[in-house]
Amino acid sequence: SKRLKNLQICRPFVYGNMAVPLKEDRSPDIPADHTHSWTVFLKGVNGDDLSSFVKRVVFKLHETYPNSSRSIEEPPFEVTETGWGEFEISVRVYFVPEASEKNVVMYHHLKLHPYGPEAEQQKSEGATVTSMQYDEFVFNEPTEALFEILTKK
Ligand code: SLL
Repeated sequence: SKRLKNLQICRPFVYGNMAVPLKEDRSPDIPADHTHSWTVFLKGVNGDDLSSFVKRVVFKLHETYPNSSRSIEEPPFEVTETGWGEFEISVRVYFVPEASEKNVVMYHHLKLHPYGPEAEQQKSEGATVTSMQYDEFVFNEPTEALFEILTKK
């Protein structure tokens, strides 16, 4: 559809991961060398639902994972796994066809271990580690269809 000149619409989001150390009562299905459970995610801010304009999110994990490219087609856009190591995850976002927007990619370094000044204490408490970043989708001269999707209540 037609594009709206001189207009820009932004939508904020956060992406990143949470991780917790596996406990003694771990499931027997989890490989013995795995130390953490983690979730990598992309979501709206303040509970905003991104799925009106996000069609799918592809999380590309380390090749040590089976089917390392994980395509999530509906919210929550997230992948939960267990493992032992930190690595970079690419987070590729595809928009609905009405948007006529190219996909965008962000890179997130999966964090498993506490870091910073509180690290030692957090480690001893088995605390949840969170590493996330705020960003925003910027749509320049959006299609009319995307504009309607983003502005309807
Ligand atoms: C490292 N360069 O050496 C990184 C690689 C890979 C982590 C980390 C595999 C889990 C599985 C897993 O945790 N890979 O499928 O067994 O730290």
